Amino acid sequence: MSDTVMHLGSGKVRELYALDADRLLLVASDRISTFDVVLPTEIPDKGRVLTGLSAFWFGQTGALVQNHLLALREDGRSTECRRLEMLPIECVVRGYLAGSGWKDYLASGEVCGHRLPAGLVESQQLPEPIFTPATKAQTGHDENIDRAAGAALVGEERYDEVERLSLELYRSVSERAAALGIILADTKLEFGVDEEGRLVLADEAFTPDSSRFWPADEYRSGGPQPSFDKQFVRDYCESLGWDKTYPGPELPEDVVAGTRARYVEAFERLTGIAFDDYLASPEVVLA
Ligand code: Q0N
Repeated sequence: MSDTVMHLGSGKVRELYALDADRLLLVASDRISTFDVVLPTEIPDKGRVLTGLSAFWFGQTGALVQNHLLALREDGRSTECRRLEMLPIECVVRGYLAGSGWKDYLASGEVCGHRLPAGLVESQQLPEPIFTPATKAQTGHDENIDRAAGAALVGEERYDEVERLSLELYRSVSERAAALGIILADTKLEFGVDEEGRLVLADEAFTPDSSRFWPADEYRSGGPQPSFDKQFVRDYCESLGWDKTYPGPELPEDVVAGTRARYVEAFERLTGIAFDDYLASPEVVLA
């Protein structure tokens, strides 16, 4: 009982603690947010699914870029990671037109300074994936930025490096997901810099909370796509006529069970590993 662990901060669904001068502990809770509101009901094992998936992708992409993972804890929801100097931008890659990318395109024909062909429809695949960084807002929403604004925050050389790496990572993971019948529509990555000035992939990567995963067999461009993981929650919330302000509604048992099953299914389809095997021994995802 001699360890004092400093709580460094909370995201909506995760907590960050300092273990020592060089190491952090990232803990994924079972909280779920929808329409930007954290709901009062948890989804059992959601944090374990996200932690396991992220660790799996760190392992799979280790040849492309170093990552911050040092160890997975036995609880399956805690990642020991290297403490880095984080870059002040979110590195987003979009292969499809959804969310704020679709909104920006409708308003201007561009996303983060990328001029796109006219006549694209919602959820359409882009001619090629684009790097669309955003600022990290402490409160409220991240703001999409163009190359000039991004380079002003991290420097031109660093910007080019994270753009190239982010696109490589997206290509690699989206190809693997596509082979499994899952579209990786877009993804948000965070990078840090180590003592030697090298880029390191950090935070959580290629999870349903940081990416849009769409089942390929249900994909129809021309409108919004059902979410792989949160659709039951969204549909239930919509059925209540809730105004999407705090506090959100409690979820009924069947919505919780259905949503948990979707998270576990995403884990098993993407990793090829039984979720029970992960629970028994989290480091199986790193093999
Ligand atoms: C860090 N964030 C943003 C958890 C997630 N390896 C690292 N080294 C230094 N800092 C960070 C990491 C990582 N990962 C990442 N903040 C600090 C996301 N946080 C917000 C709070 O909850």
